[in-house]
Amino acid sequence: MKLIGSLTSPYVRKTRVVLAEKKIDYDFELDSPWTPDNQVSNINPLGKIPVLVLDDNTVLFDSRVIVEYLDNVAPNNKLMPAPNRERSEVKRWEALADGVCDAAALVFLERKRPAALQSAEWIARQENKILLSLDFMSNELAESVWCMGTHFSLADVTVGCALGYLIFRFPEIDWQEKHPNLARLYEKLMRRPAFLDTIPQA
Ligand code: GSF
Repeated sequence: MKLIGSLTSPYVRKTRVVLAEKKIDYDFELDSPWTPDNQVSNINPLGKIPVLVLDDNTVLFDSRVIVEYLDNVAPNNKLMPAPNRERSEVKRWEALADGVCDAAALVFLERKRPAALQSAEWIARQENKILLSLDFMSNELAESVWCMGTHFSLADVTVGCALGYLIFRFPEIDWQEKHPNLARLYEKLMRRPAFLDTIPQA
């Protein structure tokens, strides 16, 4: 199978971490919607990365669809629990973490616009989502070992990718100081090869 993505996208990192944790071999093809003459829209009509192309040329997107497929295609190292209640909670963690990435990406894009066209109100609105979500994550994690309590899961993968993206793009948001339990979780995740090998790089 072939993963199409970039080295900066937190959603692509999520899929690469899952591929590594599940020990699934794949080809990684660098392409990004932000580079001229990219091919992303020819494969994903939404023009977004990541995209996973299976061996029978089936195309999967977005990252939530991709990671659920990957977790079910290999029985080892399950990242999503089977029981409905726990599974839904893991997917809620993923929605929260992806939502932080969505808001952060919107701020990043808005700041690329000419200064006179940037909306301070729009940026503040997105930053508020990020700060409230970090508070929520910290309260939910509390003093647990992992997001879902005692077991490492997709919830930790998605939260780790979101926190890593904030470090990469918004170092001014000092979430480590405000939420030491999130900082401890991220430090623990960064000791895993799957995370160490996928640190965002410009
Ligand atoms: C979001 C992917 C996305 O926005 C997913 O895969 O989970 N819900 C999707 N990817 C960005 C790249 S980066 O900012 O991470 C993307 O491809 N943006 C291009 C665009 O046109 O928005």
